Amino acid sequence: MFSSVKKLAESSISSISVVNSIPSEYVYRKNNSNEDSIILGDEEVQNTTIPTIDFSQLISSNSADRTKAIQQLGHACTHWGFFMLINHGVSVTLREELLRASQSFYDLPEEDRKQYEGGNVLDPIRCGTSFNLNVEKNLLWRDYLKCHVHPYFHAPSKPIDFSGIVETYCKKSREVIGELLKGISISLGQEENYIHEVINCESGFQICIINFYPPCPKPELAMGLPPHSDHGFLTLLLQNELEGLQVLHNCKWIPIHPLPNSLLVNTGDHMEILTNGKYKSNIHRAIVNNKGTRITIATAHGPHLDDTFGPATEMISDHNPPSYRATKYRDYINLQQSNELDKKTCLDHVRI
Ligand SMILES: O=C(O)CCC(=O)C(=O)O
Repeated sequence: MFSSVKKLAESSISSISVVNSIPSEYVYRKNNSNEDSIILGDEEVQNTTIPTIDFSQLISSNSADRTKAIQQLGHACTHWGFFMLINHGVSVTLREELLRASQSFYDLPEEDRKQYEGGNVLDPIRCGTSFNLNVEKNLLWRDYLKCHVHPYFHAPSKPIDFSGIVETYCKKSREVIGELLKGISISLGQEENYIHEVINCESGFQICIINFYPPCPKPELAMGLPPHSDHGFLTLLLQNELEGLQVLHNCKWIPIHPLPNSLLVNTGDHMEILTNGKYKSNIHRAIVNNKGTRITIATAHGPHLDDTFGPATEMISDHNPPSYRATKYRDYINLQQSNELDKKTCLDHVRI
């Protein structure tokens, strides 16, 4: 077996026998083809508008602009659990540096990446291929690097400028998330620092995941990441110019066409738990292509790893009792990462 799908893709370019096929263990979609039957056709997609939030309006001193953006945010969280964020303040330079540094990490000699392979699902720096080789029946067309970046920052020391660029981006992404959480608090009818206080935002856990999806000779058979929800409150996704993200909306897969320089945001399981089901986590997946390497950088933001977390007091009442059991965040992530990635099965474990 190949230690990375990057290596497999590179070998398939030079090997006539595999140029038009993929190894059987990567055939994911043959067994799950019914999932594709609900994808939207092109015309339908054009009529399905993904919510777009203008970050500059969300932080505007003009209260009418801010109120409108907060309403849009509440609508996106209620009906989609997903939105595109524009005018977010992450510079084009930082974005390009991050994408370049990510590519350079995957271009390192194998021995430089090897030290981060294997190990425990909660190791502070971990790289590998697929999702969890110990339990998967089908392999995913995806390599990954996962770094815990808050409250303590960890990143590989090579390539030389990698760590600094990742740290700068992660800090910026926490600022963006901080403002989104203020808007979400208000959309829930609370004051703006409500979620910050409930989740103890300053000590919150942040993980940065750099996904690498090389070109695949048979993209219709393979899968980058299968349908899943994320474990935290919110995930921010920055991607290069190649598309592949699809979100499940009203039982249909919607392909996402991000505007240049936009960020994508989705609600995670802990947002659903915190709000006692009002803002549900979004199911999404990543498909692959045969045109070029798709790189995505996801930063997921959650409570402190050792915090035990259930629905917030203000989100429950006699008529609306808790729908989820309180769980330690570390245990929740462990459960999700130790099993096959599969829709919302992890959340199902804590549902009452
Ligand atoms: O790469 C993508 O488009 C999605 C990434 C993702 O869902 C994840 O990292 O959990």
